[in-house]
Amino acid sequence: MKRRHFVKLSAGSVALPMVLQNCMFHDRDGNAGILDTGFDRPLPLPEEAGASLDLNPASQRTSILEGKTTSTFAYRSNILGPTIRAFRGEMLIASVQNALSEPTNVHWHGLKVPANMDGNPVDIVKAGESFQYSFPIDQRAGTHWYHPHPHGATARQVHTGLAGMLIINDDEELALGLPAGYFEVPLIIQDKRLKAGKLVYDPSMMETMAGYFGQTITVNGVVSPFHEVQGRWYRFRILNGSTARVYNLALSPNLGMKIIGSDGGLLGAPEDVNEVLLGPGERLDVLVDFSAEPVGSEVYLESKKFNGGSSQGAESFKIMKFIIGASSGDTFQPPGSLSVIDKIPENQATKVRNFEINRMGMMGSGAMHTFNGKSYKRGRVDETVKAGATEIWEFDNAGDEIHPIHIHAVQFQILSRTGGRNGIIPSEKGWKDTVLIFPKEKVRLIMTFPDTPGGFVFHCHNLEHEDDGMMLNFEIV
Ligand SMILES: [Cu+2]
Repeated sequence: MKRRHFVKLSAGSVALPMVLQNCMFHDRDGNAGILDTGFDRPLPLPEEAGASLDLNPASQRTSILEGKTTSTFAYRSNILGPTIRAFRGEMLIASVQNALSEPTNVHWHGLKVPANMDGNPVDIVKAGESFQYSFPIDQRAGTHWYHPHPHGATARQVHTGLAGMLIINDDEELALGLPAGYFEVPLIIQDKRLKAGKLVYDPSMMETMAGYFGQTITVNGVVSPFHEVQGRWYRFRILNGSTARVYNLALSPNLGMKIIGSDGGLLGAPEDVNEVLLGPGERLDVLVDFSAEPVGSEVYLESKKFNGGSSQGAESFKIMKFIIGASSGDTFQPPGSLSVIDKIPENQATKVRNFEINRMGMMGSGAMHTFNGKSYKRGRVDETVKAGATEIWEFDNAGDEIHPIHIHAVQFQILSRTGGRNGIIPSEKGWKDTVLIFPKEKVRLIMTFPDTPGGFVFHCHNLEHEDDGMMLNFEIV
């Protein structure tokens, strides 16, 4: 039986004119707040694929909401793509046959790959054409993902279903004996906008400014699923594959989690948290202990309210449900240390670059989303970086929106965050490729660029902002 109710926005929680609030938070059916569909569908687990595989982006049909079917895009199956699992040292060989009626490509988010394999917006696979991505996997274990990157269409293609997880394993991680197999669960969290059960992607100008928020939260392509777990430790690899929505993840009631990894792989040591922010494009690797929960009880993965500027964090809502089964007699104990994160010394940096994230311009007065006043232009080189150089990049957000900034080709370390939340959160203590920059925050990143020349992009991973031009080119020379 289907149950649906509306979680109302708390009055006065957002300091915006009511007209603007209505534009941002009501979908075209007039729904405000997140739809709760009863948590009565089982969590689907994407099929797994090895390092050599076929991906065929194509139009499909599936049921996101029970009893309704909708058009989707998928790399395989009906929505999303397989979870690719590769071991460090393997070649990743992905043959992409574009069966869509529009151009697409594949960006390997988090992976260090040659420029011509990175899914740059200029490297497009046209409708009906094919391309073979091929590159060695030469980086530490981590949770990554892949998605399209055709400029102006990225958000719609991701929202319509093109995304998948990509896991790199290595000897260091294997030696930790972390929960695996049935006890290692990928969770791809995405908000979707549905109208009469059909996916719609039609952002208004207001939604291009703030982000396109869906009122239906899916995990692995299904609305508010449930998952039966045993009373033991689990490992969850969590990806925020939403176009704009930031989640403040928590387990209720009263169950914390141990963060063991983020974008670029394992942290130095586990970090105990009760809640953690996860922005679009970011990943989390967490351990959760269900062993103290009564058999038959329910635990919810939720997003809690947070202070997220003018358009995010105003409501709390449930994402999925775990139903606790019998204890399995598991003897796993989380390791006290996980890896070694060698800090890049600041004095190794040979250049500091500053990027001002501009306040959105008034409508009709030019670009709304820019770095240093510039928006994306195909073929223009905006920054030139010496091969192998270590640099500090500073992003200063004077505006009212959250921007998750993603830099291709590198994993970086976060040196500092000043203003706003003033500090680095536990999940940011390791290697990162995407960083949340809240209103009034300035974040300093340090990174060492690849030794090989080539053109890459960096951009906001609020995909509405990105498609609106919040992306620049950098050339490694
Ligand atoms: Cu942005």
